[in-house]
Amino acid sequence: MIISLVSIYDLEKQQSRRVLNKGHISEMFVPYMDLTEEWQRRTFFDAGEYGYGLCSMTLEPLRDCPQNAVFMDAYFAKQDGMPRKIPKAFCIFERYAGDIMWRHTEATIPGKTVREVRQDVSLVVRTVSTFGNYDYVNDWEFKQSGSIKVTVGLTGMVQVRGTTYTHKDQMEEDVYGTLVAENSIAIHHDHFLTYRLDLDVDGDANSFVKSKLRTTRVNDRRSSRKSYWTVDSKTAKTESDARIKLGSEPAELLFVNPNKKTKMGNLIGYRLIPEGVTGPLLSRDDHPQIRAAFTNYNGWVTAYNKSEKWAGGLYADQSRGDDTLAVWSNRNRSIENEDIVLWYTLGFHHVPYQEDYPVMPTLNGGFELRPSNFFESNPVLKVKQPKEEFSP
Ligand SMILES: *[C@@H]1O[C@H](CO)[C@@H](O)[C@H](O)[C@H]1NC(C)=O
Ligand SMILES: *[C@@H]1O[C@H](CO)[C@@H](O)[C@H](O)[C@H]1NC(C)=O
Ligand SMILES: [Cu+2]
Repeated sequence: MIISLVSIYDLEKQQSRRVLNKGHISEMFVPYMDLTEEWQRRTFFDAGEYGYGLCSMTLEPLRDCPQNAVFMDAYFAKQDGMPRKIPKAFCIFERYAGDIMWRHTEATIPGKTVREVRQDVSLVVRTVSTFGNYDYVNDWEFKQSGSIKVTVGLTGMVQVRGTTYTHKDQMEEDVYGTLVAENSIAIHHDHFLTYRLDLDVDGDANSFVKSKLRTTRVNDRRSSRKSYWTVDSKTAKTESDARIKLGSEPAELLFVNPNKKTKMGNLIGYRLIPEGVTGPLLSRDDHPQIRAAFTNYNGWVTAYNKSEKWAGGLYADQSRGDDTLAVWSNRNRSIENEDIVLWYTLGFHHVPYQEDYPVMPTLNGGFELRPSNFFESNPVLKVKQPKEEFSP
């Protein structure tokens, strides 16, 4: 699923404004942690080796997608060049899951209570890709507020290896996983989904600004307080400044148009809100990790290059790691006030549990791209209440 030309209609400016030129999953790396002879090579690149789109499955109305969904077919070039149709590969629907878009009860006015609430109705585009045993539910959700929420749901069957063991107490050596049923070990593994997000925040010249939140001690008598936090913003000049490692320090990850400001003088932007901070645990000199070096960081920002779409390289299945995002980033190109691409890796370490067997209940992860001084004020303030009978 490739989402192109994402724009939002700005009610105040009465125009559509671009946010994302193109967004899609670029690669997915699924290394298993089993050193037995038959398993040690299982370090899959599901996009580069199998094809994320080629593995799209037909969606089932009312089960994969709700009643109000519309469906779209997909066509692929087969290996012999002939077209193949995947019926109902996409579904698109409005979602109202009972959530609140915004609300307030104003109770401080004497003799009067004012209450305003708006329902959070969004637009969802969904595909499901199945790679052998695993199914991935891929959602792009567009909110009226301008937020874009990207989620992936992991379900399907965990890969198991046969064993003579029928109880945990019998095991003496490392079995590389969890005994989930008699004679069945579900193997430890990771899922790393690298998204390529060619942002065009209100135009194609953008910059990446990292705003670190820093604890500041108060040493003078200005306040009775001993500490507070402040924001230190720094614009990344080159690609080497823009490798993002999450979890070590609180930071806002902003993508701004340095040529455009709000009336208040703030740079127009969007920010990345990552949900997880999972990074690789393999050593950097381990050959699967060299080929998957694009997961070495949680995020990267690179200069736009039409040829650089697949984080694992153009020929991922034969790769030795010399054509990955990590190599491109080493070119250290200038990324300030340029057309730039954000690469974000959503990761899961999967220690299997018995509930994952035989078919795993969906486990979700995701991230959000959220307007950040993109609008002059809350863009959904004037959203009307849907009619009473509205219930998608
Ligand atoms: C664009 O990317 C390709 C593949 O990485 C590379 O061969 C080429 O030199 C790049 N062009 C520029 C201008 O960086
Ligand atoms: C990248 O370029 C900047 C600016 O020219 C320089 O300061 C920095 O050391 C370079 N980084 C690497 C890893 O080459
Ligand atoms: Cu898993």
